[in-house]
Amino acid sequence: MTSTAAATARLLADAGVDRVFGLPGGEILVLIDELRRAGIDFVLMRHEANAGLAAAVYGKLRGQPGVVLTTLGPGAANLMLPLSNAYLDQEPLLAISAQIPDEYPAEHTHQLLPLHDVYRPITKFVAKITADTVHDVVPRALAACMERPFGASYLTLSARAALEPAGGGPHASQVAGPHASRGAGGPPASDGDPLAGFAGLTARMRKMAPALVFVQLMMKLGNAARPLVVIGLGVDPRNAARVRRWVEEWNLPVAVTPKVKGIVDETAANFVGVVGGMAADDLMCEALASADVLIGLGLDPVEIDRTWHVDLPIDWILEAPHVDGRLPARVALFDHAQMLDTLLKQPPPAKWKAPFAHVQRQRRDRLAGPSRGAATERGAGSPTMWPGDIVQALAGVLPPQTIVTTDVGSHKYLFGQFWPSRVPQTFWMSNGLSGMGYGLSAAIGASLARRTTPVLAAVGDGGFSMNAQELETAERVGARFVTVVLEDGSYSLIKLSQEGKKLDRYGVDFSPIDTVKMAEACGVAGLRTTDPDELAAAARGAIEARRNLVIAVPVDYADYRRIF
Ligand SMILES: Cc1ncc(C[n+]2csc(CCOP(=O)(O)OP(=O)(O)O)c2C)c(N)n1
Repeated sequence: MTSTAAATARLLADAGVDRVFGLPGGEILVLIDELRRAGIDFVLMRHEANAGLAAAVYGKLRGQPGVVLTTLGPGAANLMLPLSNAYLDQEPLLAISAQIPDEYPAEHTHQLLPLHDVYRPITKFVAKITADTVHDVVPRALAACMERPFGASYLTLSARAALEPAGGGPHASQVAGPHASRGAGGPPASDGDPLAGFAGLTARMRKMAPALVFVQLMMKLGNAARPLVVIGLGVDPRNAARVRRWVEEWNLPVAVTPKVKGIVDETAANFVGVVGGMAADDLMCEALASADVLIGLGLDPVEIDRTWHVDLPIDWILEAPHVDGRLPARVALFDHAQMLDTLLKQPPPAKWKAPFAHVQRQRRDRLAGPSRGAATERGAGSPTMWPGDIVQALAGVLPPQTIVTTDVGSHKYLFGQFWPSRVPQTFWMSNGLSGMGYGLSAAIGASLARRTTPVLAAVGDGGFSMNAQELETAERVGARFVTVVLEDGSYSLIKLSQEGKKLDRYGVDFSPIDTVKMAEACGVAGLRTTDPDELAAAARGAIEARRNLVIAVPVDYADYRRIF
């Protein structure tokens, strides 16, 4: 007899899931045990939110859904952050929680939450795993995560159902369907018709693309003096090589959003910068406004904290609707691989000679600071390090394939704009949601997914204090990375915003918690430095030795003003 829990575990294993992240409660223990029997590793973490964030990164890097497991009630409630993040940042995540059995009397309210109702608006598929539905809902939940745009599925399994003998086959009628209002998550495009399956596509749009769009695109680019291609998270990483060839061979000016950093080489001459509310956003907005043709390749406004995407005439080239299911005006919706292959057969329709050179120059100057050589100027004895020197020191010694994760705050703006990403899928941040707590969790997921790849987490001291305890997890489960904590004793991004609003300073500063001691308390070595050379040497040493290290770097929050 195969129990429903055992069938669930088998279905996950057969789908290639080899690790599940989570935190147990009594009601989910049977499933965890069945996962173990099925050869799936349970990565025990210190908070369900962190487990979900780590799982999503792990999954996306492996090209499949990450899986997070929680108990019912409070454990399930802690999934709001990672499920929201998976929704807005297009990360594939299957969450499974325990739930009170249906058979319990209606008067039983202890730990009972309407979990399906809570998570339905931000997931693509919600269902109850029962003996009758298990063979249907588990594969469908996994598949929904991987349909474009990627996102989350949510399943519940009661402790009683877990033990029941699993039924033989699918019973689709008992399954709660995908949330209707998303408008996304249709079947992927078929081979014959690249537009098949896109929800909400009008007949006119279907006729227009792709031939007309292709001709229009060539004509527009041929007549443009200042074209700018803006690439966003709607581009499938599997198309990275094509995208890169296109912008490189045509020498097209290109910008990216943070979620696709690395899809093009950011050290190349045609790279203009990062759009979407990072440092130097004024410069990037200037570049966008002065472009005479703006192509939004997979661009999704979920990453943009302003409204220029509404005001500027963007030619959107998308494979799927935006995260909210909407399609912008002037959209061409078709297969990026096909389009890029066709474009690559053509010679460039014009030659563009670095039309954004002044923006690129000013962007570089922002990183260097008002007087270059902040490191030498300040010296090793300085109480703080110039934030730009942190990026430059680390980028100078870490290999291009290094995976960088950031948390949320001023340091995210800094690394998001200036970390010179060179390899696809090597930069991870929460940007659609912008949820603190992401950086360390993402580093754990990334390191477990790519065991030999160097990983660097850049976090603020506020975010670090939200989940530093996961350093113990990292040490225990074999995740290896360097964490750089930018210490300024405040929620500095919010402090800057408070100053910008001319409000009194209030509710943004905290007393320091010793970062090095926190690391050491979790079994991880730590050091503090304001010397860029020492920072670089320590990071490189830890990466080469494959050991965890936390490096605290004091910064002056006021320096960010000069960079932003
Ligand atoms: C979970 C969560 N809570 C609050 C915020 C609002 N918020 C955005 S940035 C920020 C400050 C982060 O401070 P820190 O981690 O020290 O980074 P810094 O800005 O100093 O670089 C806050 C509170 C958020 N984005 N996410």
